[in-house]
Amino acid sequence: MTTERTTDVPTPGDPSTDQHTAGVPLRRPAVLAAAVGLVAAAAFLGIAEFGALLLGGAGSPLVAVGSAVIDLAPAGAKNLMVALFGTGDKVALFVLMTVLVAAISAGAGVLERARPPFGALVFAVGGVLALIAVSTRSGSGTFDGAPTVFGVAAAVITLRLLLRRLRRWEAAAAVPSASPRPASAERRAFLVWGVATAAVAVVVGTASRVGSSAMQAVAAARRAVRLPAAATPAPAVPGGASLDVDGITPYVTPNADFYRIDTALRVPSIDPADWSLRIHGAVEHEVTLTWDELLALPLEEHMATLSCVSNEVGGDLIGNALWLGYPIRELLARAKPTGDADMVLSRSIDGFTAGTPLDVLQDEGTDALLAIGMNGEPLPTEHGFPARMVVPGLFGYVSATKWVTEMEVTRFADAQGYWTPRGWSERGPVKLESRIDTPRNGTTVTVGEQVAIAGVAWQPHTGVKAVQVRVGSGAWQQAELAESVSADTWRQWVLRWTPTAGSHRIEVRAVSADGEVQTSVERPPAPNGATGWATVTVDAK
Ligand SMILES: Nc1nc2c(c(=O)[nH]1)N[C@H]1C(S)=C(S)[C@@H](COP(=O)(O)O)O[C@H]1N2
Ligand SMILES: [Mo]
Repeated sequence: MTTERTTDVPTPGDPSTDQHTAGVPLRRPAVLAAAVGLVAAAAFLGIAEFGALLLGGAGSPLVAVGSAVIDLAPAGAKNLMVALFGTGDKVALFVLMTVLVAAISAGAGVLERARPPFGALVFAVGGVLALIAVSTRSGSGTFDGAPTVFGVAAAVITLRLLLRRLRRWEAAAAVPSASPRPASAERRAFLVWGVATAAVAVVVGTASRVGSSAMQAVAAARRAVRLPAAATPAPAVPGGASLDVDGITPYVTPNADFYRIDTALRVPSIDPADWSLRIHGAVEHEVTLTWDELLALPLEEHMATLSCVSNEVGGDLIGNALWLGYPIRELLARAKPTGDADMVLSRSIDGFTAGTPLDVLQDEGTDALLAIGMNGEPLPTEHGFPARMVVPGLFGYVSATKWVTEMEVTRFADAQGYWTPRGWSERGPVKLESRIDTPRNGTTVTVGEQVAIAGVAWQPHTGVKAVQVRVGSGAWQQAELAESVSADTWRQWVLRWTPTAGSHRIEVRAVSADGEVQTSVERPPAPNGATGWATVTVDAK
């Protein structure tokens, strides 16, 4: 005997039918639309805070609006807040603002469901107000509005996508036969998307806010630093160190133009008050140096050219700056390396390491510094604030550890710097190189009109004594050299040339103070620095 089943008598729990839920209309769509408004607000804050983090902690609409409200609030309201909440007034303000923003966002969700696009418009108006707050904060930069703009975009997209899901669920619940998917599937899709979006927004936003606060705190700590004057100042740079040529690299690289290379996704935030350097390993005495102790030492200033092993021939991963710091040699003398130690493995707070020959760091004639100043300012955060190493004559990857907190005296046989197991040489002395800054490759010059062929040449710690230029298959000609400031820094050079019609290939090579002539052999940067002659081709018409 068989029982006939009819579709109008569904069996409870039978997955093949969905009428049980489908027939019932979705009960409180407005409440869900309000929740969508809240998720959109979370997306706004999450994306905006992430953007602010990418800007180094600047441009947060949350911070800007909060501070603007504090600044604009009438004295009476402020006094009332303090009277009511005491020292908790900021927390109270934050809670009040949160409730207000949440209420408006929920309302925007409801409005967008009923009358699109007015809910989205509410977010846009909120964004404009936040933009005004951001741009009127003191010290606001050109791009500080970007986090707010991206935040509004994220909010509007979230609002529209989630409401579309909600509408589908509503439709499937109201008229099941008209919907391609059962209401339960639409409901699940809506909830999964809503919860996932909210979760991502909250996690990204919170992590970004924490990161931005740390960056801002360090920026403030950096502004508060007063560098002591050097006990041993560097001699003034002679005027003759700079040639008067348009387009040549300046002798001193401004901090803002100094190349930056590191493995840090986010610039480490170190408050100098929390910083210390520990020298340990194969030493008789472990040494720990705090920020205040470092500042109290007789500091020295040295001009030095720093370059990256990854620099291609003709590349710009090189810069020259005035560094203020304390000789690492003196710190090592306190620690007294023992036995057969031959390397110092310096470590950054973010785990980066560099292996530097111990004898170079101990050498009387090499001004290896634990640096805290760069061109008269505290180190910029991206260049290692509060302290980094600078060792003339060695590529950065084996010597110039930024955000340095540790120096372990060890042996090349026992330890490796970060880049060595990744295919780069254990040791990285800078190679003799030269570069043509002007004229630029592929440009056109005028026949019969004098052209300055000019650039820089370097072999830090050895020095450059000549630069030679060759045009086409002509003879090598001696370039005019700028005055040498020290063997540790690059030298500008220029050759004045009057072109004839046609295409000309210009090559440059340097001669070191040791008499070495820069090799023409072309090698790539890996494993220990590119070689070859820099070349430009120009057309004379
Ligand atoms: N902590 C840390 N320090 C570092 C690095 C790094 O990745 N992390 N890179 C090194 C490399 S490869 C170079 S070339 C120099 C670059 O210094 P700059 O960014 O100040 O020019 O820093 C060195 N110090
Ligand atoms: Mo580098």
